[in-house]
Amino acid sequence: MSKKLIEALVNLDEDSVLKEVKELKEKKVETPDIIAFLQEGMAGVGKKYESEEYFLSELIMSADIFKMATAILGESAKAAEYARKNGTFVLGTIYDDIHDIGKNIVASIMSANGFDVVDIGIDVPTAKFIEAIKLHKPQIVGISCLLTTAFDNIKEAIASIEKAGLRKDIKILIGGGTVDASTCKYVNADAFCKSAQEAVDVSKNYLKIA
Ligand code: B12
Repeated sequence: MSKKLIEALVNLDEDSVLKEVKELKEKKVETPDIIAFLQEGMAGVGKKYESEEYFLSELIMSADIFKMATAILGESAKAAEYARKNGTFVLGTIYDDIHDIGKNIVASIMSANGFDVVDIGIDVPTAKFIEAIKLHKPQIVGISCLLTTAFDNIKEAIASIEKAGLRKDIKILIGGGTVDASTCKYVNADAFCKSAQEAVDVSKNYLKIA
């Protein structure tokens, strides 16, 4: 166990994380093992966020350090592949809405926590959600929305996903500043999340990942 690496990431000590990763790589520690340490570190960051010791800025910082660390592991695409073992997450901002700051944070944090994230962008029409679900076969679909005027669009998209017979194998999460529990009920989503960390926790819970 590389306690040092895990602790460095939990403490957002970028220099130590990068140094440790380089040393472990030189010692020929297997890439999946190093990624596992990094993911344990991310879980620690998540806990600090939940206990309000850390805030959104720390969460973003941890995802950035995670990305730099996996880049050191050589072919970063290959390293990312090792990291992506928790399932596939298709994510987009609903049509008529172009807000993407929160969506992009969710994409980064989900990716750093081991999800294969397929970001289909902003102003996403229902057909594009359906196409992405058919193509990528995700376990979790995320719909971001910041405009109350676009709630009906989420409702329509979810109803269409269901009509296309694609609902049974996926969980649909919604999020965005204006979204709450009553929106979730209104649009018939499975869950709403107030933060990127909650998206990780709720997804892991659905997929029974410790
Ligand atoms: C920045 C901003 C913009 C920027 C967007 C830039 C960009 N690239 O995204 C610009 C200037 C372009 C913009 C435009 C508009 N905006 Co604007 N905008 C905002 C503002 C100030 C901040 C939003 C933001 O980025 N927050 C920071 C992020 C990190 O937070 P977040 O999005 O909530 O995301 C977190 C969680 O919610 C969650 N999350 C987010 N998405 C998802 C998805 C999933 C699946 C999950 C699980 C979780 C999750 O995780 C994130 C990280 O923790 C808000 C005010 C506010 N209080 O939110 C208004 C706000 C959203 N905008 C508003 C409006 C009205 C508009 C405009 C219609 C204005 C206009 N008249 O043109 C246009 C809309 C254009 C369009 N068609 O979409 C209103 C919406 C009001 C309403 N009730 O609908 C708000 C609330 C401002 C207000 N108080 O009036 N806007």
